[in-house]
Amino acid sequence: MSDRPWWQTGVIYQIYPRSFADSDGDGTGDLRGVISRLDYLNDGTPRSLGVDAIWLSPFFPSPGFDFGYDISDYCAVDPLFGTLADFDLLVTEAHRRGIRIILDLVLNHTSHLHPWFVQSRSSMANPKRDWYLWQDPKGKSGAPNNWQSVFGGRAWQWDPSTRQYYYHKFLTQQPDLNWRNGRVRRAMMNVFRFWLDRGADGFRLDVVDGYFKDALLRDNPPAPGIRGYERQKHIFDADQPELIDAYREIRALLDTYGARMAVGEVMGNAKQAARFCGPGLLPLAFNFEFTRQSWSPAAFQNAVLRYERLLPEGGLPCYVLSNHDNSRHASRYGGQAPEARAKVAAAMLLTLRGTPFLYQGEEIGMRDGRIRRLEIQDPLGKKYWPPNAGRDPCRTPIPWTAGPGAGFTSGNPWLPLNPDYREINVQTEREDPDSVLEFYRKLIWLRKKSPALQSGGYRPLLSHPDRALVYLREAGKQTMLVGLNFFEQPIQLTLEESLSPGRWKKILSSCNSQSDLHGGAGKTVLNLQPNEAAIWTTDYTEKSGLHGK
Ligand code: TEU
Repeated sequence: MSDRPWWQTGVIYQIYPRSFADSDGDGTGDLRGVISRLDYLNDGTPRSLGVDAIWLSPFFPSPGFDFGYDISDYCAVDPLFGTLADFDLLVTEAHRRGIRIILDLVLNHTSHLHPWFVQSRSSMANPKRDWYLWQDPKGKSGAPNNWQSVFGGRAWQWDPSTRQYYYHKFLTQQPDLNWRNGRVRRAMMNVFRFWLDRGADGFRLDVVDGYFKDALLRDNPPAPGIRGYERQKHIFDADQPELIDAYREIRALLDTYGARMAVGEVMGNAKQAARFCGPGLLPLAFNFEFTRQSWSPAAFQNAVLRYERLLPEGGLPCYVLSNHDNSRHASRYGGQAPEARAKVAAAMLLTLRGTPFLYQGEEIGMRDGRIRRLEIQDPLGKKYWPPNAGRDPCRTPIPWTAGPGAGFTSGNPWLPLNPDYREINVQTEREDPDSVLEFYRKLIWLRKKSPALQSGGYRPLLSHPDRALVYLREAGKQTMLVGLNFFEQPIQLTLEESLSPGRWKKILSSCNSQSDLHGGAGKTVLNLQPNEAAIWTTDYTEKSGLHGK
C-alpha cells in the first residue's frame, strides 16, 4: 500500500523478554518464549494482533544490576535468555511472518563487569583507561563536579585502586563510555554491524542524548525539582552538540543496509526529541509527553499540536503511553471504566500521525502489578521504597491464560503475577468480542488498510478541545474522522469546520454504537457515548475494505 519505509507506517510492539514468555520453566521469559508467541503477534491473518515489528529490551550478557541495561558483552546472548542460535531462529521465524526485529542497544554505558571497564579501571596506563570518564578528585567533596545520577546520589564513584573518580549516569555498576574517544565510537559502530549482519531490522537507542558530556565537565546549573537529578538543568551532562554528528554516522551506517531504522530514547524533552529526528538524523525519537499527561483531551491535544510544530520537515512523531520504565497507563488513567479508557487511549495512539509503539500487555488493558517489599527487584524500588516500588509493577509477567502460571511459566515467576490475571489475560480476552484486546486488534488491522491512518496528514478539529479529541487523517481521497470522548458522560459537539459532503459511516466504535454523520456545507453535530472512541469515513466502499470488522 505504501512506498514509505516500514518504520514510518507500521505498529511496533515492545517486548520485555524477562516477562513475556518462559520456555524452560525457570520463571524468566526467554527468546524461545518469544518465538512461541509470534503467531499471536502476527500470523498474517486478522485473528492475530497484527504488529509489524517487535522491539526486544536487552537480552545480552549482563550481571543484571539494572536488569539487562548493564551490558558485559554487546555481541552475545545471556544464557538466561538463550543462545545466539535462538536469536537467529527468532529472526528467521519473525521475518517469515513479516515481523521485523528491533534490538535495544545500550551504548551510553556498559556494565562495570564488561572487560573494557575491568581493563580500564586496572591502571591509569591501561590502553582502555580513556574508554571511560576518569577524573582526579576536586575540591572538598572530591567529586569532579555536581552531576547527579538518575538513580540518586552523586554520579561520580571513587576508585581507590587508581585514586580517581569515574562517571556513571545511572548505577555505579553502569560506568559511562567516553564517546569522544574514536576507538569507543568505532567499537560502537561494530556493535551495530554485528547485529545488522545477523538480520536485525533496527535499534532502540538507550539514553541516546547522553552519549557526550561537556568536555570541561562544568557543573549543571540548578533547576526547581524534587530530588537530586531533577534539581539540575542537564545542559552539561547530556545533550551536547557532538550528538548530531554521531547520529549522522549511525544513520549513514543504517542506510548502507537499506530499510533499517533506529529510534532514540531521548531523556530530554519533546523539543530535544524533535531536534534529533529527521532527514539524515535519527529516523525516530520517542516523545514521552503522553506518559506525563493527565487524562484530559486538552492536555493531549496541546502535546500533539506542540510536537507537530516542533518536528522538522520529514520528522515523524513517535508517541508511547507505556513502557518498562513507567506505570502502565491503564493504571495511570484508571477511572470508573478503565477498560473503556484503555480503548480511547489505544485509538488515540493508533490513529494519530506517526509511528505508535505499544508496550507488551497494554493490548489487554494490563494494570501495574502489586509488589510487596520483599519481592522488589528493581534497584530504584529497593532504594526508594516506600512509597516508590520502582519499575517492577510495570514489568510483571504477561498473563496468557487464567491457568497455572498464567501460561507465562511452568516455574516460579521472577515477579508475582498480577492479582487480576484470571480476568485480564490474552485467552479470556480473545474470546470476548468487547475486550480491550479485540479493540486493539481491530484498530491495528483497520490501520493497515487505511493509507490515511498509516501515513496521512493530521488536521485537528478544535471546536471543543476541552471536551473531546476530534481530528481528521487524510491521504488522497480517503479521510478518516476520529472522535475520542475522555469523559464518563455522553457528549454532543457541533463541529465548526464543515466535513466533506456525503454520508460519514462509523466504521469502528469502542462501544459498538452506530451513529453515522452527514457532511456538507454548514455544521456537523457529532455525538459520542461515554468514554467512546469512534472512527468515521466516507471511503467505506468494498474496494477500500474499510468496514471495520
Ligand atoms: O532509561 C533512561 C530513563 O529515562 C530512565 O532513567 C528513567 O528515567 C528511569 O527508568 C526512571 O523511570 C533507560 C532504560 O529505559 C532504563 O530501563 C534503564 O534503567 C536506563 O536507561 C539505564 O540504562
